[in-house]
Amino acid sequence: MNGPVEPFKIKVVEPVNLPSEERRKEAIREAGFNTFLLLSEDVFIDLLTDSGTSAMSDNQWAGMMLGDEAYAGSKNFYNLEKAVQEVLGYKYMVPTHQGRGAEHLMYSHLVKPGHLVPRNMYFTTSKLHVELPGGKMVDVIIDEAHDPENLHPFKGNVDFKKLQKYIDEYGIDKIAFVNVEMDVNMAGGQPISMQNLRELREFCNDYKLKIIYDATRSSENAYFIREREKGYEDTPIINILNEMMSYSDGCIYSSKKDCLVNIGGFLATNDKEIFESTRNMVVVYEGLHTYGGMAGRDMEAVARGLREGTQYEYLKYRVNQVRYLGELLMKANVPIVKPIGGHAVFLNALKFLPHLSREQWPAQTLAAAIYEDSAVRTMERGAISKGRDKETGQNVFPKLELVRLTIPRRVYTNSHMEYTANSIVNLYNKRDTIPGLKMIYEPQYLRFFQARFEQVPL
Ligand code: P70
Repeated sequence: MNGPVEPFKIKVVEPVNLPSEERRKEAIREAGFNTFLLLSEDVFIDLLTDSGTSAMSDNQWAGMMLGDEAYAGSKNFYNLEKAVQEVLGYKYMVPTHQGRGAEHLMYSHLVKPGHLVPRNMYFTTSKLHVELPGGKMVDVIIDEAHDPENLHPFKGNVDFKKLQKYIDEYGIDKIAFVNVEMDVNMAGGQPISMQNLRELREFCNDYKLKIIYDATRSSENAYFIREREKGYEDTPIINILNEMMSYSDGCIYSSKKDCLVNIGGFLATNDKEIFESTRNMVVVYEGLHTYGGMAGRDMEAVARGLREGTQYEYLKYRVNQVRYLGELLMKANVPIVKPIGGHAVFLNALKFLPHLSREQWPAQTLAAAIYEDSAVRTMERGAISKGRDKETGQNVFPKLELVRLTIPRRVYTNSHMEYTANSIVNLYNKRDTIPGLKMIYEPQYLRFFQARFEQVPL
């Protein structure tokens, strides 16, 4: 089996080192068995995230030299605004330093105390920015998304019966808006279909409900629509994106993923009221409305990357590199979430480490064990990420207890994928020797970033 051929050549390289076995053992203990707390220089292959870790193109770097660093009215802002208008089809754009800045502005504007926000699964920062103004995020994704083995081609789809149930139970006035994520991260990078988006628009029109997307990985979602949905086989990605967005009232966007940059975000909308209000608040929290926390050069790189990231040949290589890693693992019977997602391969930690209880945090344990074994850095995406129930204060144990092997864009070669797969297969073969963990430090917000753990002897 060969990996997909890269549609680029490499002009700049950054050396990486494989730390010794002794150093790896020491490093993961110093980090309290939390891969977020490892030093980057102790990591050989960094699959922690696809966020802000892309390699920029020569065209993006050239754009960085054209940064207009004026406090107000920077040229690069207008280039970015135009790119958003053309690629996504929204009229108005408010820049922010990254995705959660946009979530903060959008959700604090739309959510009032006691409101519900139905969403196709949840994302950590999104959930928090709904909870901070007094709302609650509820899950309306189809059941198939909670089953790692289910092969549904669009596991990101919304289940209208679940949505209807919340409307009937709480009343339409209690629903702030419907929140729809593209290429659903916590479900394993699973796309939503165009048909589902179209039907959701019709459903929400009946209730005059707003639809706000988390369009962070919308280009990768658009690739899956082209690959899997009838009628889109030959449609340019940019047309697919325009149609997807036309079914929404606005979106938040973390540019750090599909825009192939290291920092940036924005919100975009056709709704003048949302625009005016968030444009006003951006000056309180992020910066003037023509830079929103980004340097001019950063906005230029986002503008160019947003366009570049919609090229079909690039997206095909991108999604297929992720698939290559997933297929190598599947061939060795390592339990992963299927179908293989757009930005990452997700290991099913409950199947990988069946000898551990949920309270021993199997996904956290597995991510730490992978690092210790091979210096590959991955991320827990399970009960530690989910956090405690806001009302009861109890830990919540989601069905999906996963470790994410997230592939940065245009950064690693196929032999890096092979090294990773071989290491994980070796670890799988000695999985019953891996001891679980106990949490010894837990911060209040987004605990997964800073929590610390200790091993519990087998
Ligand atoms: C990741 C990153 C960020 C993200 C996202 C979706 C669907 C919004 C954001 C926020 C970074 C991350 C964030 C929290 C926990 C772990 C990792 N996802 N919506 O690695 O955007 O990071 O720019 O503020 O995936 O998945 P930003």
